[in-house]
Amino acid sequence: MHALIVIDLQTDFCPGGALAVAGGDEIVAPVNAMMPEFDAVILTQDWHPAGHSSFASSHDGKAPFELTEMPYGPQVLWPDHCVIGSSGAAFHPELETDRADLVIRKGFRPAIDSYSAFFENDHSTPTGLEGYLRTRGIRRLTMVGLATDFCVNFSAVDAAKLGFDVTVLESACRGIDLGGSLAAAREGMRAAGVTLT
Ligand code: VGL
Ligand code: ZN
Repeated sequence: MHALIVIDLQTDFCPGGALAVAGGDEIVAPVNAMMPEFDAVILTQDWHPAGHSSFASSHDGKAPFELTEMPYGPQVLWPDHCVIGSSGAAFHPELETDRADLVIRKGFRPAIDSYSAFFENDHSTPTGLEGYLRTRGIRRLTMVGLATDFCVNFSAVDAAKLGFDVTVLESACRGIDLGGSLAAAREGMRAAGVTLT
């Protein structure tokens, strides 16, 4: 069984959104087109309460894209984005969400960010996705979405560490690229055994 995992293809990560990834909207049509090729389609949705600890606006004197120290390690601070129930948190309006078997939300705990579809940024609190995939007999994963160097990267590396056979289809991903993060992400994914195509 082979699942397509579509990471955070949400309005706020597309041009015009609060944390826009360049070209983010370009991948919607190709992602829709590939959905029928898979045994399962799973969408992830970044889903933060207002005042989330990953927002620069929650930290005195901090600007977006600066780093801070969290109990679980360094954390990039972001503009307010994907606030629960907001229009920016919605999926891109053209994404064929009706085809999804599962929507997994992440980042809803106020004190901890969650890039990965599998674990929060403490690398230990699970989202439940691993159990879902295993109980459905899914071993192969193809990942697409936003952003290549953050949520796609963390999801792909965690999935490979958990023993899934993981491919990241780079033509259907777009990155943020903060201070070399895209090159570092590619290297980290390859080192973890992720296939990049
Ligand atoms: C993401 C930054 C903050 C992502 C989510 O989807 O890559 N990046 N929240
Ligand atoms: Zn986020």
